[in-house]
Amino acid sequence: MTIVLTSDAIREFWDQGFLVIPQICTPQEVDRLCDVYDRLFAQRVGWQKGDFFDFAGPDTPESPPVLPQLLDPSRYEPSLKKIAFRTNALAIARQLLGPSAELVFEHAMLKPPRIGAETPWHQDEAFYPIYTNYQSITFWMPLQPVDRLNGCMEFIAGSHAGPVLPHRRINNDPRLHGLEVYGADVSQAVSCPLPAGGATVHHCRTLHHAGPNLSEGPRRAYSLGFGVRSRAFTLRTEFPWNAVRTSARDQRADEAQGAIRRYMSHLRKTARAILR
Ligand SMILES: O=C(O)CCC(=O)C(=O)O
Repeated sequence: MTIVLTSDAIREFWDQGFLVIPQICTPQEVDRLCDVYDRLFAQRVGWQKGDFFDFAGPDTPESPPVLPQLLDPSRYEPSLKKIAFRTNALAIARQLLGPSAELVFEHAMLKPPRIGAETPWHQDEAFYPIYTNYQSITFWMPLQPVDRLNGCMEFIAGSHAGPVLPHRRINNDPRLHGLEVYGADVSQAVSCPLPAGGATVHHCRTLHHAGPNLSEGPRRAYSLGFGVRSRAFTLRTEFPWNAVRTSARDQRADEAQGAIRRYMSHLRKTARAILR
């Protein structure tokens, strides 16, 4: 199945900053993805290197995660590189952004039954670290039906045409990873309920939000981001809210990076000693 957007749909995306795609993969694929997803989250793969963390809680061993997130799930389950969601999302991304669009990020979010926290209003671009060299669009696919009870996506139409707005850590708490916009008018939100395997796609400046999961089942969602790398989009000044890295996740990621650097330096020294 290759999805071809109509010219009206393409226009709607660029006018509103988001678009609903009723079906982006098959029910069989959704079933398979649920199994993979539940296993990766149960095993907390990538916790040590900061790929698995709590987006909205303090992320300490004592506090059960209220919004667990896994970055780069296909690193832990390579079969995710071959799924129809990815093929279709890439095809649509190229219709929206042009033929050089490529995958630039990937993450999965789980909202546990009854306690799954709200994803606060934000723009994805606010998360970009310095020297990010693309503007992205994100495909968000739920693995079960979603509505406002379990945290469907909500958007502010037209917000992608404005600047990146001021953000801060959730509740202004420096221990938390997630960001929230402040001072923005979010009174005209458009909710996007979807069936399992449907998707929304939004621009990196589109203000969006997903409510808490108040239902009895898990709310699983998988996001793929696509962009066109270009010097024109390179972020040259760090956003102030990203300059301070104080979450438990940041500390684990920094330690893992330090360990990799130390290991590489050890390898270089060993190689030099052998070649001497
Ligand atoms: O899954 C959610 O609750 C929010 C996801 C999101 O904000 C995103 O993928 O851009």
